[in-house]
Amino acid sequence: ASTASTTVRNQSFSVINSDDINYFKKILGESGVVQDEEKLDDANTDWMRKQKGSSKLMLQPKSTQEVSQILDYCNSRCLAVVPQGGNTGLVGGSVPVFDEASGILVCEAGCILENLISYLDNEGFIMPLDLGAKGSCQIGGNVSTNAGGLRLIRYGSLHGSVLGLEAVLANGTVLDMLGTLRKDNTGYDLKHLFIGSEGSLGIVTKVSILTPPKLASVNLAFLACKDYTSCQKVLSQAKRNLGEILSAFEFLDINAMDLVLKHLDGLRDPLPSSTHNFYILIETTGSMESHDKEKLEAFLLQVMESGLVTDGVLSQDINQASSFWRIREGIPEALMKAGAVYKYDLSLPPEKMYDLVVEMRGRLGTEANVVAYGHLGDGNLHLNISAQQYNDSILSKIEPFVYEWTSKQRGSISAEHGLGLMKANKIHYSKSAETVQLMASIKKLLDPKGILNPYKVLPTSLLSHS
Ligand code: FAD
Ligand code: 2HG
Ligand code: ZN
Repeated sequence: ASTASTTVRNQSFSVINSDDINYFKKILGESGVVQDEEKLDDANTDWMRKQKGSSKLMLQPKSTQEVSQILDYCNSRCLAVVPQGGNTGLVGGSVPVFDEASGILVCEAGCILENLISYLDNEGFIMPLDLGAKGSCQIGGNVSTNAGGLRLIRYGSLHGSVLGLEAVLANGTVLDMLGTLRKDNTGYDLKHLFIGSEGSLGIVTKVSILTPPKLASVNLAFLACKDYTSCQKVLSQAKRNLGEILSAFEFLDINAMDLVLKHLDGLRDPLPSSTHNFYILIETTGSMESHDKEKLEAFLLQVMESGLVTDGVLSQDINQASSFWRIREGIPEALMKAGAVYKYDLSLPPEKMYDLVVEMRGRLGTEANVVAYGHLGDGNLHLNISAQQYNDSILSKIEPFVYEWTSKQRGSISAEHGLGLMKANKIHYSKSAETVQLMASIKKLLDPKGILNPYKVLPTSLLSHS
């Protein structure tokens, strides 16, 4: 049971006692019941080191059956449970089976994303998602947060790629929805409730996922633009001219670039001849090298001749490509090294996106460094505000302004990271009252005592449990 320091503990939850611990040891063995303070401290601290839980016990079940027994017991004792995967979330077991003919991977929720990527690589396939935290995040966590990442523009969201899953409800009931069919319109497709519900409705224990074939030709271009409007125009042209081979379209502004070059070791500016205001990464993935190269080169010529792109370089080998990716994927780490960071993950109409960044800079002046980057191809801005220290003056200039601004544009206050603890009480900026009420009813139906991930996702005011 974990609560952030600022959250008032719900008194209806029980406190763990020695009988509970003995029961868990009986079903999981000594090694599955962790009370070691250092390990608990790690698990109680989020990646951003902003939220601190106070859980006294970590359980490490190895099978669906064990998850089910744990939840059944916790539900009857009213013990709160926080599902945790790789603990890389930003808002506050592992036996893969693969069918080569269909490209469908069935695996346990505890598989680390990078291990799945390597496993599939040997089989000639790829995962339909990739993100900077791949070395530690787990597929169960990815599905539970509906993680987007770097290739969503090509492969779509996990609501499309996940074909089935197994989940355990709060009372221990195991829901077998582990289908591997592309089409199955037999009633409500309940797996979607668990994709992106951040552990608030059940624990995902297994996943089946459609994986695209690995294609022979992957190219990566690192480009510079003088202004944001040019970035947007490059995006429209890339969609039109590179359409079927486009596999990533990411952007970063000069503040993000400066931060990465300052805080991460071994990285060089790929376009050092002059300074640029904006950078774009364009990746193409296709089946025929000569065709893809010809297309990409013609596209680059066009955007450079028209002045939309002021400088650019095509990666010459895999090492150069990974150093380009390292610049983009390393931004969250660089921000952590720079000091305190206020993180906002917004979906906005692309033409309005950077106006918010400019307004935010006007509000904050020299008090903080406003850093912008993200999945421009998906209309997803990562607005990060970096400061020496957290302080109320900065926060009051950011919030509620950032949420109100986003809401006015009918944007989303969480494009891909979820609501967690940080934004549970902010959901109304993006969802209507009726919608949130229905969500609360679903939560009550599936988890009547509210033991699963309390204080997260939905406003606490709506979650008075029996
Ligand atoms: P955790 O952090 O352990 O948990 C996240 C949430 O899911 C929690 O609410 C938890 O209770 C719940 N949960 C975890 N496992 C389960 C389960 N088996 N069943 C039910 N609930 C569960 N996110 C993106 O969308 N796109 C990105 O590009 C991206 N890049 C990132 C880069 C870095 C460097 C970092 C640190 C994070 C990034 N993230 C990104 C955020 C994060 O990595 C993802 O949200 C990831 O999917 C979380 O997986 P996890 O296993 O670490 O989950
Ligand atoms: C990314 O795209 C992640 O790098 C993290 O989603 C975003 O740190 C962030 O703001
Ligand atoms: Zn992201």
